Amino acid sequence: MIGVGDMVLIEPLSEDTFIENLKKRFDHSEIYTYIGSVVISMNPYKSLPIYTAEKVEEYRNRNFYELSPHIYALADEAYRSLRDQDKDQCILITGESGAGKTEASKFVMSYVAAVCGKGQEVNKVKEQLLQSNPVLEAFGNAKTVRNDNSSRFGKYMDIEFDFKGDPLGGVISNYLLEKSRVVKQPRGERNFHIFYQLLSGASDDTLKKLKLDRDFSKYNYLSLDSATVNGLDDAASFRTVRNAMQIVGFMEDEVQSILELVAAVLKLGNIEFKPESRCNGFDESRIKDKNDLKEMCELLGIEQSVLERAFSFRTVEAKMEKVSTSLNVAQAQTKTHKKVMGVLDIYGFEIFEDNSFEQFIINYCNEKLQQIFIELTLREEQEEYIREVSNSQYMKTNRKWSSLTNKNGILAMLDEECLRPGTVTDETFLDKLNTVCAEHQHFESRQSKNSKFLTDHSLPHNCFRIQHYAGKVLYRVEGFVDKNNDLLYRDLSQAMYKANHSLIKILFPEGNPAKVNLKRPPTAGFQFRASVGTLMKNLLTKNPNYIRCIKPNDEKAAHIFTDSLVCHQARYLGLMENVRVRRAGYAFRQPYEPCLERYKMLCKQTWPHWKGPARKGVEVLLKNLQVPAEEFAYGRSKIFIRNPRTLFFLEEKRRQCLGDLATLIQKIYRGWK
Ligand code: AD9
Ligand code: MG
Repeated sequence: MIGVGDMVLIEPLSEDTFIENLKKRFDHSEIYTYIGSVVISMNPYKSLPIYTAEKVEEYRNRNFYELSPHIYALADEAYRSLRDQDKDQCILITGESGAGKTEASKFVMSYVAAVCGKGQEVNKVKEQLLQSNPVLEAFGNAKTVRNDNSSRFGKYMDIEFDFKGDPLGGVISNYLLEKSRVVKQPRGERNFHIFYQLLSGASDDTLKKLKLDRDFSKYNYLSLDSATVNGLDDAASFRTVRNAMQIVGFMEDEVQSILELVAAVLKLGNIEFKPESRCNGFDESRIKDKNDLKEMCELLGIEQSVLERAFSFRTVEAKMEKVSTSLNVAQAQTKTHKKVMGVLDIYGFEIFEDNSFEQFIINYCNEKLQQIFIELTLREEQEEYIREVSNSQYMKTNRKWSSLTNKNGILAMLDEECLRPGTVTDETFLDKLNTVCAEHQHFESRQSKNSKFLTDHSLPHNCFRIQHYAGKVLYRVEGFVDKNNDLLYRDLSQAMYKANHSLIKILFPEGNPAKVNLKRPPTAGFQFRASVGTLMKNLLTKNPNYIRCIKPNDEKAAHIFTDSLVCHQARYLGLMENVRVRRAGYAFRQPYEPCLERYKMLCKQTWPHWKGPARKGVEVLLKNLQVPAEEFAYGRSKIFIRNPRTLFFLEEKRRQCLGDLATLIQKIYRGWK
């Protein structure tokens, strides 16, 4: 074992030894390290031969602590608890942008797919689950300065299993796609992958039908300074995505409709407006060159005059409403008792030069998840011990609460402002923030210790700054109100609804004149807050498994380990705190019955049958094996084992015993022959 596989065993424990251990392991391509049952995952930025079918077999049905740390051990543990103990699971993957969350979620999914049931139907479901990834990534991921394949939406997938542990299907929920990227990308970044994939990978014939040119430079929406990305083969990805769409269950005409829509968005970006003075003294916008408009209308089956009228009433920024909505695998619909494994892969915490509403939403989501982690690992761990054994041994953990989430948080204030009658602008929102902040000298008392609204007179006039759990972020307020309102002018939605195109009709239901709804649609922030709230509640009903991803450097490079960067992440992720709580307490815990069942063969008094309470049986067993008394605490329903080494000892004994038993059986068998 390179370094120490479980941080709980590190001696002496300090931040330096913690980072040193991670570094040593990283240098030897040991990217996984445990803190008890939590998996730390370092992004290697290179392919490692550790995800093979042989590895899957190695980890299959093995005890979590038996082998060297691996994400497969966590996936195996979660799957077996789900299958054998009927406990719904969730896999919570956290870390900043580029730390390896999405890759980790795919390794978990492919592991589970490899070990769960077989058979034609089951295999089809598995394929569909796995192939949902390329489709979602094409439409929801993009190159950013932090990550060449950055998720620009949050994803939660519930994989559903039957009582045997065979997959039935999956339900995917998406959280607020960064749709403003369609229109504009920061320098050095790209639009969503699908645009480049389509232009690079589609056949000449397809492009002709879509009225597209292969040349990226023909499209305003495709940034040129980073149109191609090292290591990304857009053309090959297009074939993968096309194939994946088919496997996931899109019919050929549906795929065609989607591609038409993608093409139409590119055309839309090329439509330019010019002001035209009218005799009544007002300016009106006119479309400069109508060819793109004409082609867009042909693609979508819209009468050109209808769309032109809708456009010309007012010049609006074009926004794509929804490209990918939640994908619902049909097999998920079953009446039998379902067990569920949820995999959460959100967009990671990010700080750019220019941070807007989208970063605010992304960072808010990360705060929430961190809150869950603190709540569940640190508090639950303590509470369980207190409930089961005693109060004395655990240290107090520093409970952190996320501020942006509470009722008086900034998103709620933005909503109040957006709904207020009168003139509402980004500046009035910022004024409001600053006023509330000035009124409450300690605004953070309404917020949290964890994230604060920082007042600073040196800030640029259109900005505010938040101290998040993971760092200070300066947000530029421009666009907050507009993006939160997320309104589409009725003329436009009605024009789109008139399209002779099945997909567009579905995407703009509000354009249906028969369903004029005068009620204001909920704001983007409100919907997001509500859906994240529901998600968090859902997660709390499941048994959590954590993967904490760490980015080793800012260069997206293999072999570079930047101590300060790793240390910063370890700090804000609360990893040291996690180790301390774990060490102050007990590394391993298990209810008495399964514990006795597993190890009863190690002691004559408990083998083959123990008559009496399981707790007593475990006591007899441990005494008999002469394990030091300080290694254990007897809880009301569980045994607590302080040190994983004790567990290794028990496992080793058990293996020897099974080996002896096998030899004995062989001898008897030979004797019979
Ligand atoms: V973001 O918040 O969506 O911007 P993620 O999801 O945390 O971010 P991602 O999984 O996309 O990061 O990883 C970034 C890149 O690191 C990948 O595209 C891979 O090139 C690389 N990576 C991450 N994990 C691994 C791994 N286990 N093995 C090899 C990896 N490469
Ligand atoms: Mg990601």
